[in-house]
Parts: sequence; structure tokens; C-alpha cells
Amino acid sequence: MRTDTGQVFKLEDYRPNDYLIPLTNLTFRLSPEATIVTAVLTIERRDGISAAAPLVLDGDGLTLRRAEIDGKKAKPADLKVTPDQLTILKPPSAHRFQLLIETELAPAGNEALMGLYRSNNVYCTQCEAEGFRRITYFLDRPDILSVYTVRIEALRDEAPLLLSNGNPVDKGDLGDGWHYAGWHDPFPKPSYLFALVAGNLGQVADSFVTMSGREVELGIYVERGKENLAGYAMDALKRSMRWDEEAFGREYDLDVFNIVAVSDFNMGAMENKGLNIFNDKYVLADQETATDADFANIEAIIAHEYFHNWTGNRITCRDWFQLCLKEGLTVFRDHEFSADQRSRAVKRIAEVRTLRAHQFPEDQGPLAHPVRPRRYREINNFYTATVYEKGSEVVRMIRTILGAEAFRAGMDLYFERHDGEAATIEDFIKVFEDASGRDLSQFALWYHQAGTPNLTVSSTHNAAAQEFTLEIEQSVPPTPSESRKRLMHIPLAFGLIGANGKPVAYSGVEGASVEDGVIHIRKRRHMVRFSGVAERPAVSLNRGFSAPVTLSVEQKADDQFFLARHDSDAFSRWQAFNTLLTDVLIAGFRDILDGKQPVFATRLTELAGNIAADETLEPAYRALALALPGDADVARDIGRNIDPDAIHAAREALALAIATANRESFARLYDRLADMAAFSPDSTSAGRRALRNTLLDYLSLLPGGAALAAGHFQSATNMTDRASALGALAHRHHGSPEASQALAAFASKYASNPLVMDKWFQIQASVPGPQAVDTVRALTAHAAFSMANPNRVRSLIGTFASANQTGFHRADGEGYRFFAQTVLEVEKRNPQVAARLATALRSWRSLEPGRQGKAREALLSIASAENLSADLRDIVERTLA
Ligand code: 0A1
Ligand code: ZN
Repeated sequence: MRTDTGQVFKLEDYRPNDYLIPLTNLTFRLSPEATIVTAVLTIERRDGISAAAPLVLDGDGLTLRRAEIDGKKAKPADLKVTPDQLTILKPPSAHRFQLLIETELAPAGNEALMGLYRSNNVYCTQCEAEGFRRITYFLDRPDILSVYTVRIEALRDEAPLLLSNGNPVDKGDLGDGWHYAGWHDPFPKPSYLFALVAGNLGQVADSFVTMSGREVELGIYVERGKENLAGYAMDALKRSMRWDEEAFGREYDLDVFNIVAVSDFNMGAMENKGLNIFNDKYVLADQETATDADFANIEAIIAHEYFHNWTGNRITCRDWFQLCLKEGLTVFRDHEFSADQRSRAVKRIAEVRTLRAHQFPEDQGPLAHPVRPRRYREINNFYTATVYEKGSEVVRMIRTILGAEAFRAGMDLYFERHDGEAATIEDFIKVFEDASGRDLSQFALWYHQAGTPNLTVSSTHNAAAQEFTLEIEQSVPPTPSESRKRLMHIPLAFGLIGANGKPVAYSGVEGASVEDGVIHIRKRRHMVRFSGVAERPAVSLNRGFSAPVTLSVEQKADDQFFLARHDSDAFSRWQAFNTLLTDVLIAGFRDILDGKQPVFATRLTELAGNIAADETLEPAYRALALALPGDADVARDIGRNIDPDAIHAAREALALAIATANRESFARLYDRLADMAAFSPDSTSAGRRALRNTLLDYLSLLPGGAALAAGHFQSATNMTDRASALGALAHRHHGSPEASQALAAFASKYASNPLVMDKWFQIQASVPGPQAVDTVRALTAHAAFSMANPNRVRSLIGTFASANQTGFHRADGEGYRFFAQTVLEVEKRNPQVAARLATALRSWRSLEPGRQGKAREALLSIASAENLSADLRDIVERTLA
């Protein structure tokens, strides 16, 4: 485990290394306890660098067995060796020389899952961000691009399959049960994209003919016996390959493309060149074991990793400060792909919900950082919602500002100009400026300045002058180490809607530049005057969520109701209803704190019924509209002095009011939506299931609800329905015989399927109430649970801490104490996963004083633990700062 050195890395300190490594030749002789890695590096001194400059290579916990320079054993005086660094004190004076390095690794004991490790007896690697230095000494930084040739030797019985990046070159027998395979990747790449897999896996094979007619062999490798679960992933891969050709003109560039699914993985998946490695959760699926959400995630993540081949691999990042260059852009690309494959409106709503749930609290709390950070202590902690999700929104805004055509021209220029390079955000912005002739310098602040901008908007209508005015003011709240903010360029899409539901025409506009339904906010305050407007219109703001901002709008509830019924922009229509729901939940929260029972207006519960029944709306859209804002969503909007119990009580009351008011129509619709056709994971079928299961959730609150949910559970023919019913039982009828029986039946049916057991852990970890901490603690002893597996830890502990507001924030602090202990226990094995878990406490300052104090104690107890990893120390100290 890398302990903290306290070193802070700064963007302004970037400078190219004195040396380059044009060629990297690696030989692995694999064995669980003692793998030998021989690296033969061709090193070049950069022009103008003195021959006296030492070569300093990165390592992380390495054992050096041998070093040779130009074929001769290096003398001890020529080297300085530590587990974390190898310095060649006096490199040869020639411009180019060869360095051989032999290291010894123990993959079997590697529980941090970085570098070379074993998962289910399969050797695999994870090198992003700085895992390659756990394999060999290297210039382990993304601007060192090298052509890799790899030879893998292993016992044939243990590892019949030997994979690495690029194209296969040779293979053969070595005697004594050993064999080997050689791979060559012609595309120069940074070390973080290196990968190796060796083991005994099942294969699903297919092929793809690219736009220029080249045939690419596709392989997905999974645990033997699970080949039948990889069909959806393969289909998603082929659709991704086609889409990237059509939408961005990007063709695949190697002869083979392989994906390997492993069960121990720190993140979702990894885009290693030609050899993507996936968390098996994002590969394996069938109707029996995967939910519709799982299918959608698989499609999105397969696409994401594939799209990295151009945005990340062919053009990579100069340094880790530029992480959003590949991540924000690739998320944008996978969002567009999913929008094209599914329903654009539904996809957009889901994206915005995710952004608000994960990125907004990050941006509004102690861990806030710009999309392109300027400093870090541990880069692993910057794979964040801000870099990924907000990074994607920034790319989307560029497209909004430029229009689709100029945006595409900018992307074409990006690929043309920077292919084969390690680029920066400045390079990225420049291609759009050059392609469009626009000045994006103010816009670029979106990359450099942290915090969620707020727009305060009010409107007036002057009937006599036929003038409608929007007064818009921007502000960006202070964030850590950025107290003063500069004014941003915010593209605000809008619509003016007349009483008949139709757009209101205006004859002129002044006070801001307005193009194609977008107001360009650039100053602190704009008075945007629309002339020729006879009647006061309703205003639909931030249509399609054109900018990742919060809005403080003086909007009458009548207008909000009107927009929730009539806005022609599907996103904004959803938004209007969601705002109505949030507003009444906040009012209900205050009522509960005042000792009153909240009451909800009939027109609101009626509107919920109308939306449910509106056949002009897609079922998936109706399901999203009817899903109440979560406890955490409401907490975020309240912002301070949070009592999660009061929020939860208000939410329960609203759910019950909606269910009661619509019981008959909901029940009828629930029956009508019963699926008669054979299962299909397509988005239309999934939408029907989503709506039906949302209705089930409401109906389960009413008398007879437990029996209804139990029936739904028993008759389910797919995991979406089964898990929804189990959730309804466990959440709404906690402790009932129906709930207990269903939980037990589920566990006995799926005991041997870890990915399905994750759902069982998740459902129980999210049951609200003070008992949750005991439930979760008890489940850590369950046979299917393991502190060493990131998926298990996230399902049980992660769900408890981030999706169970009343349980985690139990008033006596027991949730926090249990959490702190568990984080430290996870950290012993896997610092990265522990650090990510610990971010669940980032919003501690928005709690009411009692809970705040207890959360702080828990954070301090982590901070004071001995030998804290760099990963966890960084998160905890920034959270407390
Ligand atoms: N680049 C991957 C994410 C990733 C990052 C770090 C990892 O290991 C610590 C693994 C994967 C992606 O964006 O999918
Ligand atoms: Zn990515």
C-alpha cells in the first residue's frame, strides 16, 4: 500500500521528461507468488538534454532482480534503487540506449487490484492511473508513448488463454507444461493502457466489418459456463463500433478487439488498447439475473470503453490534470450513443438525475474541484462525477454554442490534428475555436472554475408596451481555495409558452445575445427584453438542461403546473413536475419539523394520476416522472440543517397521498401493463416494466400492498420485476412475513450467483430506518459477502452510506461509527475502494448540528488511524478541511 508522502502535484509544474521510451518489450513468466517481468526499454534522451541528466523511473513496491544497460550488468554505483524508484545515475552518453529491468511480483497477494493481480485464478492487470509502476520501473506518465511488444509465458493448464494489447503475433510450446504467446501493439501508447490477461476462460467470438471493409475479430472472455451471458454485451459492442463510424467517422484500427470480464475490479471497466477489461457486472446479463438498468449500463459502458479507442487512446492526455479530456468527452459520446439507441428524452432525464445526485453535492461540498483540477495528492481520487459527468456537460455546451455541424467539424479537426498525441484541454478548446471562428475563452472557465453556477431569474410583463422581460443574474458560490469567481458564459436554452401551450413569438430581443432558443449569459446581470409579446407567457428555462446550473426562479405555482402539463420540451416538462414535487417535499419537511402532518394539494396528486395515464407519453418517461425525488435529492435542495428523518417522513406522506388519490387508476394501469410478450431488454419493453414497477411501489403502500408485491415477486419472469417486488416488500413492509419469505427465497435461489446476491445486499442495505445499521453489520458476516470484493463492498456498505439517508445518518451516530470502522477495514486491502466509500460523508456540514458533530467524530477517527493510505488520507483531510 502506498502511504502518504504528502506530496502535492501541480498543473503548473508540468514539464516533459528528459527521456522518452519509444519501444517497450515485456516478457512475463507468470506464477501466482513469483511472476518474473523482464522489461527491455529503448530509451532516448530528448534533444537538448545533457547526457549527465539521471533517468528516474517510477516504481511502487517493486523488487528489482536484475538491471542491464546496453547488455551489460549495471554496476551498483550506477543505480539507486528503492521499491518506489529506480534511478540510473549516469546513463550512457549515446542518444539512445537499452535498459533491461527484471522485477519479481506476487500477483496472488495483490488485493489492491492495481498492477498485476489475480481474480478467480485469472491473471489480469489494471494500470490506470499509476498501476504500471507496480509491474516494472518505468516513466509511468501518460505523455510517454511507447510501442509495446509483449510475450506471456504461463503453465498451459493454468492459463490456456494469453492476451495482451494489439494484434497476436506468435504462440507456441515451451515444454514442461509451459507455453507462450506474443502480442504487438503498433500504436504508441502510455503505460496506463497496458494490459495482460492470462487464465482459463470461456470465449464468445464474433466479427465486425469496418466502414473501410476490414474484418475485425471480436472476443468476449468470461468465466467458463457463463458464455451465454455475454450475448447482450457483444451486441452492444457491434452497435458501438457502427455508431462511432456513423456519428464521428471513427473506424477501429486493430485486427482484434477483446473484452475480458473479471469479478474483482475497482471500477466499471478499463479501455486498455484492444483489450478492455471489465467488471463482470457490466458484461454478464440475461433476463433471469439482470435488471433493465443492468442491460442499459452494460450497453453504455461497453460503448464508453470502446469509444475511448479514439478519445483516450489514439489521442491521450498529456498529464493527469487533463483527465477530463478523455473522460468528459467519452461520457458525452456514450450519452449520445445511448440517446440514439433508446429514447433521447428519457436518457436526458436520467443523466440529469445522476448529475444532480452525484456531481452537484460534490461541487457544493469540500471535495469540489474544477473539471480540470490544478492540484492533486492522489490521482485515483479524481475519477469523479465532476471530471466525468460535468466534463460531459461541458462538451455538450460546446455543441449547443457551436451547433451540431460546427461541433462535428471541431471534432474532425481534433482527430486530425492530435492523433497520436498526448493533448491538453487547451488543444481541445482550440479546435472548436478554429473550426467555428468563435471565441471560447470565457466559456473555458467551465474547465477551470469549480462550483455549480446559480441563475436567479425573475420576469415581468408590460402589457401596454407588449414587452416581456427576463432578469437573469449569475453567481458562482465559493469552493475550496477559490473564494472569488469569475463570470461564466452560460448557454441557457429557453422557451416562451402561451396560454394555448404554443410557443409565443416575439418581434425582437435585446439585453443578451439570443440564438436558436438559447440565451447566452455572459455578464453578472442581464435584462433580456422581448418585444411584441402581447400576453404574459410561461417561461421554460434551461430546456434540455442546456447548462449544469441551479435555478432560483420566481415562478408561480400555476405556471409550474402549466409547464408540467404543456411544455413541449420533454425534459423541461419533467423538470416542472419534479420541481413541484420537490417544493412540496421541502414544505412537508418544514411541517414535520414543526410537528405538523404535511398535506398535499389535490391538483398535485391528480396531476400525478394524469401523467401516469397519459398515453401520449412513453411509459419510461411516465415512470421517471412518477419517481419521487429521493431523500438525498431533497436534502441537497434544502442544503443546510438537514434532518434526514423529517425528509423521509415527508416523502412517505407524499407517496401515500399520491397512491391513495390514484389507487383505482394505478391498479388498472398496473394490470394493463402486465407483460404478455416474451422478454426483450429493448428500451420500450423496459419502459413498460419501469412504469409497472413504479406503480407497484405506490400500490404496495395501500392495504393489500404486501400481498400484491408478494404476488408480483412470485410471478416474476425476469430480474427487473423480481428485484422491484423484493424492494417494495423489503422497504414498504419491512419485517413482514411476506418480506422475510421473499428475501429468504431470493437468497436460496441465487446463493451461488454473486452479482445477483449484490442486489439482495443492496435492497436490504437501503431499507430506511434505525435498524439498518444492525442489518448491514449482520450481513457483513453473510457467506456471500466479502470485504475483498469491491462489488460486494459497494453493494452493502456503499448502498448503506449513500442510498440510505435515515439508516446511515441515524441520530445517535451509530451509522457513522460502523461506517468508519468498515472503511478502515476495507482500506487494509484496497485503499482505492476505501477512499471512494469515504466520500459518502462529504456533505456532513449540511446536517443538523447533532449529526454534524457525530459525523465529524467519525471522520476524525479515520484521520487518526495509523499508516493511512494516500488515497484515504487525501479524501478525509479534504472533507474535514
Ligand atoms: N478509464 C476508465 C476508468 C478507470 C479508472 C481507474 C481504474 O482503476 C483504478 C479503472 C478504470 C473508464 O473511464 O472507464
Ligand atoms: Zn472513461
